[in-house]
Amino acid sequence: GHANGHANGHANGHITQPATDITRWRLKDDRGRQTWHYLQSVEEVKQWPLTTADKYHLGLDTELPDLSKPQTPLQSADNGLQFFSHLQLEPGNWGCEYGGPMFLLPGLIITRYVMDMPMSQPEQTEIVRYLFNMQNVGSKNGGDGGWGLHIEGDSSVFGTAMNYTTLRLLGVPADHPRMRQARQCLSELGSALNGPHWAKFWLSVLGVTKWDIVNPVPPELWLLPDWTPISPWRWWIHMRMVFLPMSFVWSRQWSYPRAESDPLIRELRQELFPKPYDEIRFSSYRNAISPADNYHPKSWILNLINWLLVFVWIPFLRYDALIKKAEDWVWQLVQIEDANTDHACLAPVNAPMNTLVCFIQQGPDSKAVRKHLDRLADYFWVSKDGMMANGTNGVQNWDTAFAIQAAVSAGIAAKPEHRKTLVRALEFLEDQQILDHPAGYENSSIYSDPPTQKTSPEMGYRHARRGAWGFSNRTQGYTVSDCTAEALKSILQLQTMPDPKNPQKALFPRLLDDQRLKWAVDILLTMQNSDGACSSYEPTRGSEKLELLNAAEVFGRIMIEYDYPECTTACVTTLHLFNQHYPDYRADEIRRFITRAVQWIRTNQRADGSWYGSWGICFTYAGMFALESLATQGETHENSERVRRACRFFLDRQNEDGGWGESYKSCETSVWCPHPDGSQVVQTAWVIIALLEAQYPEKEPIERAIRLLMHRQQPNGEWLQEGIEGVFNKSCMISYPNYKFIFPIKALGMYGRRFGDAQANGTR
Ligand code: LAN
Repeated sequence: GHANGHANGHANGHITQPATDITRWRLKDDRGRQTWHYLQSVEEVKQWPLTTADKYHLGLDTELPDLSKPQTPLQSADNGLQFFSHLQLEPGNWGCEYGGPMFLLPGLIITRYVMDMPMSQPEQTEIVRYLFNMQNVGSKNGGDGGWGLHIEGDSSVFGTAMNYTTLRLLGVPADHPRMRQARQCLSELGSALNGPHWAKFWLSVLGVTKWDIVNPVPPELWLLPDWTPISPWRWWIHMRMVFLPMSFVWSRQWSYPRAESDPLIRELRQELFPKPYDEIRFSSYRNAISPADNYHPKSWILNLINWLLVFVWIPFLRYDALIKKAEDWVWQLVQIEDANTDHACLAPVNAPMNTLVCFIQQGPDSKAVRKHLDRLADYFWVSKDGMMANGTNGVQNWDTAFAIQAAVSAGIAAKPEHRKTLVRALEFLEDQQILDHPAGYENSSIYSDPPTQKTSPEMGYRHARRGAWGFSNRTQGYTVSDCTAEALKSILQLQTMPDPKNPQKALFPRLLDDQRLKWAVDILLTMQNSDGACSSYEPTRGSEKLELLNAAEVFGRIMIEYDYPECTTACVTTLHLFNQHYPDYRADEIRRFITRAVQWIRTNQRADGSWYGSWGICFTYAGMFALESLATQGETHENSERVRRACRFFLDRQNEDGGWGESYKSCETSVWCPHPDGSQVVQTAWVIIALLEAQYPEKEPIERAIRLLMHRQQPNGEWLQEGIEGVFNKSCMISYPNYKFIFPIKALGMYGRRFGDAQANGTR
């Protein structure tokens, strides 16, 4: 297809012309399944009007009214929630663009290209616009014409080679001025031959590089017995679920069948390399990688293993029967993943790869490929910048749970004007709890009720899930420790809230009965590691030494589940709350869990008083959680040296304007790095919450921070987007746009409740 007439090649801001008619895009939210649709006719436009949320996300004027100017923090919180309520979607959840990573669209578009199943014309046009908007041009990230690993990152081969290729596949001509700039940048970075493993994989699938350039991804690893220390079931779920389909495709050395005759592929072979394709010995670039991409250099042991695989195993030892056995087992595991997620898959990296495996195995007309194609739509999002790939199929459960908690912590949840919003949010979470077991669990030898940490091959090595919540929706269906905890916490908060007028009566409907709450607790009790901490999707199953086999190069700490203060705290605070309302249910286990978890939080504190955060940026994020954990034990500024040190860490870094701002570089370097743009609303809110949890005694520094939040609030109650908020794998940033509503509302309300709601308007 051709994205005609995209983008002004010299624009240095947002490229909006010519694009699609942006007013024709609609977000559909079907019980938490979010997809974007481009309306074709005036008739359709009439029948399906733009909602306020559509307008907001598309960058159109929401026309929401100015609210009365808040004089106090609580009024400010109230206005914030009022604005945020307008963005609530039909089924009761919140949504948002969840971009940041710049390596997701390429996998999705390459997959569709090699299957000869392009996206619709309006979608292609908007993807082109998005990619041009994220290009590092003008004042953006050095302006060298490339793309980085993520939207705020410096240009890398991964970002530049992959997004350049994607634009070409979407019909952008090579002589477009922006494309010339990109090629220039790529050649300065050392060409596509210097890309990381995943870039080489995708370009080989496309037929632009030869498979010789890809380090081995042997499916045979899946035949290792489960007891070996390197068996893939022990890896972090995202790595093993990417490794799985990737190993199948690698084993087949499958490439786009029409590569040789497709003129576009032949052009790409000219454009991406410094010398003619036929003269390149691809095998000699297997380990080539540009410094801009090499966040986690391959270990000597991985290099040795790759050498043995390439020069001994593959030519002399790898035999057909073994290959077939490995591929068969991998194929079976792919099908288990597809069945458990209704073909949505874990995330937008393994989703297109599983699609490709189904295409290779069953052909273009198979049911599996059709299901996959339909599901891939859940990963796309249209924003003011164009169409992007989200990091997951949405943020539904996570943001909705936090929205409830913000209102509750702010003390405004019982107000009649917020009731409708909160009831709908509660209804949404009720609908999204996972109520079934993973396929194969009930009939497996390790089945038990309540569940344990055990897993088995028949269930695709998954963790128990009945009673859990995932990050996005029930369809995706993966237990996450803190998503389960935060959802359960928010439900408990609402369902146990007494009616202020009649304290015998509950204010909110009781949508989850005791059994379902207990199932959730059962899941939380399986999430603890032997050292007391919690990880993300599963307890840690392997040794940290597995990091020696990290082959992705662009990410750090990806091979196993690690201990996270964020996830640990979510479980601690939720179990603590549950225990207060249900003192009889598994009380000893809960007490033991909490004691050991909080002890881990204590030992995880760094000498300077901080905690390193893995999912938000960075020390400001983790410090908030850690202090919340300690608060459940009554450990505060008054009685704890540890808490005092944590407060000092923050106060030493408060900006002149009263706020806090931390750069994403903190995540990469594990050292505090101030944000180049100064104070950030989200991080300021995080630190306010941290100091309030710590019961920091002085009002003055917190009040200054509160003033900053109020000062930055717009007349209609909203806050504007600032720097990126989230992170994964140390090096890749990801957006959490709703945090700018959730955490200021929570911070303002908590402050008002603690220090009294005196006048503190935003003027300085
Ligand atoms: C997420 C998003 C949510 C996040 C929190 C719940 C915030 C966290 O506390 C636990 C981990 C979790 C669930 C998480 C894990 C990794 C994800 C899924 C992501 C950061 C969103 C995107 C990322 C995923 C790995 C992106 C695909 C990239 C690969 C390298 C496979």
